[in-house]
Amino acid sequence: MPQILTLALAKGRILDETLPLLAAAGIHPSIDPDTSRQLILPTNHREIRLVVVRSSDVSTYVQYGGADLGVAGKDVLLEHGGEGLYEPLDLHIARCRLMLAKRIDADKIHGRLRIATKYANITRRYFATQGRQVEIIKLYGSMELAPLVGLADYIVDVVDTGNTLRANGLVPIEPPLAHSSARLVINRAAMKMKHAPIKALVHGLGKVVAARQGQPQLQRTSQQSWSISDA
Ligand code: PRT
Ligand code: MG
Repeated sequence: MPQILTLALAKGRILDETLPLLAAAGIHPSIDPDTSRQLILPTNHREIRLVVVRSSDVSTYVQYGGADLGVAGKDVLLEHGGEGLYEPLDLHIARCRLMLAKRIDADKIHGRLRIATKYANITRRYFATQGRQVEIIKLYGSMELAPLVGLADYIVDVVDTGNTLRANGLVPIEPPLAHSSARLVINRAAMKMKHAPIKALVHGLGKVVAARQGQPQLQRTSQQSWSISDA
């Protein structure tokens, strides 16, 4: 009996950028994820299936074994905590920076800063290290709107080109709180129980990523984890 591997992918950017990596590793969904309403997608490999979930749910699925592996942004992993997960491979896709930003015309803010973000934990930790007390206003989207309507002084959000900030009269404040790219994450129990097929998949994807990145080689770092080394 072959062991079935379930790989969780987030709808949107992560799915769009992961499918070409999987294709280069010879893994193709048998159903078009863009048009299908099916949440479990079989692939040309009988033992590999994909599940499509919300970006912030990927680590939860993998942590509790609803999926053996997943692809999640480092921003999401930092925010939700990647407890119980191996993170063996940086896929170097969905790259972005987590930035603090303010209105271009904002006056100097005195006292306690009000910061709107969906990254409440990262933001709290960041300002704690600076010894600064902040009030965090949790939002689930369209953070850029908050400073424009006086809901907050600052936002913390992911930025790629910076076009969205610019279009809304906001400026990023350097340096970034964090850099992010999508990571392959693996359930710890699955790593033991399904070691051989997981190892094969990690190696396959690792080779594809290394080839895209240029010269780095796949390196085995410990008994049960592999990583791409830039050395
Ligand atoms: O939309 P939903 O709430 O379901 O989930 P999500 O927003 O987390 O999903 P998605 O697909 O938007 O993002 C998934 C992951 O992609 C994020 O967790 C990041 O790791 C990564 N990523 C990379 C980005 C961006 N780049 C990015 N630019 N996620 C979001 N954005 C947003 C940005 O906040 C801005 O509003 O896209 C907009 C355009 O960005 P600019 O800077 O190019 O204008
Ligand atoms: Mg989004």
